Amino acid sequence: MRTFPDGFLWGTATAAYQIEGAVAEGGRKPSVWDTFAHTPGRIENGYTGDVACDHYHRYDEDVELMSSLGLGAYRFSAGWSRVMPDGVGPANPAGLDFYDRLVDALLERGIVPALTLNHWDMPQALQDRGGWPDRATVDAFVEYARALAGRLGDRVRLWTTHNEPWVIAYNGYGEGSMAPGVRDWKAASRAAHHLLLAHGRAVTALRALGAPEIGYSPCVIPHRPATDRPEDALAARRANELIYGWFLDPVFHGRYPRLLWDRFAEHGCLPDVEDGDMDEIRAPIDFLGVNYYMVFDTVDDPDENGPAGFRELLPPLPRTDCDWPVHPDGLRETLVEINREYRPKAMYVTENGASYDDPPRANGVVDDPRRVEFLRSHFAAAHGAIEAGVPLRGYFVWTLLDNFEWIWGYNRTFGIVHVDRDTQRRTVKSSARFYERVARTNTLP
Ligand code: IFM
Repeated sequence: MRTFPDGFLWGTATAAYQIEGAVAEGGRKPSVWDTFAHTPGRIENGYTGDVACDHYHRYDEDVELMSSLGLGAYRFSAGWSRVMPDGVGPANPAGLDFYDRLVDALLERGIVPALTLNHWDMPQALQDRGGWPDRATVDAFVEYARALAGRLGDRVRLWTTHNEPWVIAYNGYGEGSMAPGVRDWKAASRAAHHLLLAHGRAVTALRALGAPEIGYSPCVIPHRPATDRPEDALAARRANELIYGWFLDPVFHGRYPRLLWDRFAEHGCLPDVEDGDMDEIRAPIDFLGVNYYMVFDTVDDPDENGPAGFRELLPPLPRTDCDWPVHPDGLRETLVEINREYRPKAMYVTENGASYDDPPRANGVVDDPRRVEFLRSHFAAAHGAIEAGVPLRGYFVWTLLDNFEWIWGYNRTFGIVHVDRDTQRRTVKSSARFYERVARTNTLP
């Protein structure tokens, strides 16, 4: 039996475009993900987030569900294009009202609200003006942060600026597999720099508006050298710098990691860093969120991953339905390593979970033993990290509901609650029952 520290937060994480639906209601206008999902060939089966889990209309039922599971916190993202439909200009009152109602519903049930500002859904209007590669987007983001903090700063405890910014910068602007689907590594590195600058400035703005705890959630995917060859060791270092060093070194150390900086320079892909940028990016934060799912083996390959030049190989480990290698101890190692390198004041696992397809049985029961084992082993790893001195304060399982899983549409299911796509009926899976026991007792049986 492993007991977690008093006050440890157990919750789930979601994202606006993945669950809300109601894409044309309440003054919301398209985000880059609406555009991308409606572009033929981008998403499996042509799925979109138009309806998703209809959470916009069913948020109260969903909050009640969390409460019935004994969950103490909920990490959600605000839809940027719901709050700022035109990217700039006055905030949309109906958009703010929705998050106001959601936050109050959480507080009424004693659930701590944790709000993420940017879970990838930039207003299309901003992309039309240049998107993240354009420095003006930084100001638009800060304006959006201010609008939300002005309304909810007194009630939302945890504020996160960006979720997994590398996905936006590299998948969105570098290799083009995610919205907005641009293929240009110079644009990608500019996007990354502006994401970082927007983070730093938003931290300062949120702080001035009294937001209680402010943080940031990059994704950490440890890349290990696949062989003893020195070039593969270097490739693994570049991969780690690309995915998380690039997004953590500036925030905590005020500089970019050297190896990748040199590679970007060789390829003519350096961002334009202006005087004072690195100081702004380094604005102190209260917590670091880590999203952890998997590890990869790595070999040197100049033709893959742009200037970073590496290729991922699957290690000999069990895999989820996304083909992601399952390595629970990697979570412990990651938390320990990130804590050693960056010394954040507090840490949360802001996402961790697995896609396994376990449809309802004839009697309606949804039994997902592989997810139960996945969660159990990762919770144990998190406990190991706490024992090793990591200041871990909470854990957000990805995710509450089977949702719109980006390029896979509804073909991958990460939820601890099954959602019937025709009826929107929610059915608690056995993993949710397992999670309920952990959350209610604060121990891992
Ligand atoms: O669904 C995503 C989430 O939006 C960001 N992190 C990874 C999850 C699983 O793919």
